[in-house]
Amino acid sequence: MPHTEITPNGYIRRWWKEAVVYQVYPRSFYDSNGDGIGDLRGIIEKLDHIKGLGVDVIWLSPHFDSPNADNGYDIRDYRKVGAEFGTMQDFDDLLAAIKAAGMRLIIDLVVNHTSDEHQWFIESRSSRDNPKRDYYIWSDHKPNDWTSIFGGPAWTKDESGDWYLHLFDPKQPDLNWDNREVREGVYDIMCFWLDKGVDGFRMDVIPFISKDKTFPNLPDKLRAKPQYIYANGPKVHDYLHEMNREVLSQYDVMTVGEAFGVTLEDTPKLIDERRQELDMIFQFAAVEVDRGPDGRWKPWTLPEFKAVFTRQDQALDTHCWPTFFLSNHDNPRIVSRFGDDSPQWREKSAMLLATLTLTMKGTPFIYQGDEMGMTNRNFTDINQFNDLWTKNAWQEEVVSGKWSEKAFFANQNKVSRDHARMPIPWTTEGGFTTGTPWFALNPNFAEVNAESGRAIYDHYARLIALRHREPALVYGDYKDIAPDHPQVFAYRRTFDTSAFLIILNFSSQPVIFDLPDSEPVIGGSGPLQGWESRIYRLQDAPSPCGAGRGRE
Ligand code: ISL
Ligand code: CA
Repeated sequence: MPHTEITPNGYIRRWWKEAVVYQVYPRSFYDSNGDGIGDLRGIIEKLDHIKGLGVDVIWLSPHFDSPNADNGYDIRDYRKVGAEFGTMQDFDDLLAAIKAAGMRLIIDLVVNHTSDEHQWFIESRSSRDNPKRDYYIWSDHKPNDWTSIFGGPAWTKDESGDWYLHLFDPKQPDLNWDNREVREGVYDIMCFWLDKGVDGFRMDVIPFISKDKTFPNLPDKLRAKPQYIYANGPKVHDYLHEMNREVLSQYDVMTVGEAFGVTLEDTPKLIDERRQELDMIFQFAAVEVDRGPDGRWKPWTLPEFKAVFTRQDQALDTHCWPTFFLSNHDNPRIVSRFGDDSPQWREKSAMLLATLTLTMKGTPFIYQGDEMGMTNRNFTDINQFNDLWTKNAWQEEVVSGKWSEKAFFANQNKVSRDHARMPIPWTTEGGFTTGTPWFALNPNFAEVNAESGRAIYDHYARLIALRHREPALVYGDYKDIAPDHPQVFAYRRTFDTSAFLIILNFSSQPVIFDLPDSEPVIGGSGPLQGWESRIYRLQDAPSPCGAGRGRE
């Protein structure tokens, strides 16, 4: 594969470094047939909306056959489209429509675990001497105290009397990657989709695939965050390298691993291009800035948040390429979390977060609905939730008597994954479905929807076009010029012949900040107003106010 063009600051140019990605959670995107569930035809019908943003790649969350214990992250048949989403013909039509629109498609590869209804597990659990027994991780006793990420023990006793491992729900048994047949089975699934023409994968909890079969107990200090143990199995790099050699290197595709539990220090082991494992990973530090050691919500500060990106930039050299994301289907809405979702500031702060996302170093991932400024909702009843993780937390925290209902809702209203999973309000009437939606729309849909969000959408489109024109915004070096400032996030992106200064006011108060006296490329003039974002082009020659590149 020819990819030898190198930028003046040392990066090998690759299409996926220059791409902007848009994530579709199909269940909640658009329902084309009135059954209340978003589907593949619905994505085709709304493709102009995605294309109009100017994005290059769509990441489709699982569209496979699944009993939906975890909304599709529990796959029953990897070669079959979920009936609620449509047919394989619909998938082929969607892929063709995406390509015709000049975009690419990556799909979700969820292969740390399958559904317990997958044929492999049905056979595996059928008897101790079934040929597929070893496709999963079985033990005749409970080997350790590992816990499920969703709460409770990670081992469940099956009818045979043996225990099987599930790092997530009991309906998501973990595959045994030490079995070569399992790995080959996964590689076959990958080739099945790659041969259809998909352009790569987002890989679900991929660092968890290798298990330490000595099964040490969880160290005390990681008891609340077992992911840092699960992500460090002895053979994870061997298996990813093998997957790269046997599958990925045969295609011109991109991969992005969900690196839940991977430290910054360990990141290059997964993505240093000389190691030939993954292209990119999602780092969790930025979206964990408002989480305490127990995973519960805690207040965050702008300097802490900014420091994440400087640390990341310093930890990765030119052989590694970062991603940038603030949200996905597992996270609350960005405008409620990092912006200000009050009626006065919602639009402006949503636009500021767009400016941040599209001017940072690293391939940007936009989550559906952020381009219209969708917000969290206020949940007041456990029955309003869908997510099994929240329902488990209700059992563990409230039913057990450990927490008051008030404390539970206060936390879930900040952290729940359901904030991101409410259907997209396309119009002031809702416009997601003509039937009954599988999950209630955010009650604010009459005010917050694709129509009222037009200014935010247009801002995204302008920024994406700017990023595509300006290599400095893609490959440019990153420098935070005011790391301690409590309200302003200001950074430079400098490249060979061009440089930009981005200034973001993360507050509703006007701020006095040393601004260049040139006209910004994007943004207003005069003092920086509440939640205002500006992008200045810096001139080669130092400008009269000293905002040129030479200024430090
Ligand atoms: O959602 C989380 C916290 O915001 C995480 O605990 C999450 O479970 C973790 O990031 C792994 O997520 C992925 O795998 C899960 C699935 O439920 C998530 O939707 C998926 O993104 C199991 O497949
Ligand atoms: Ca439907």
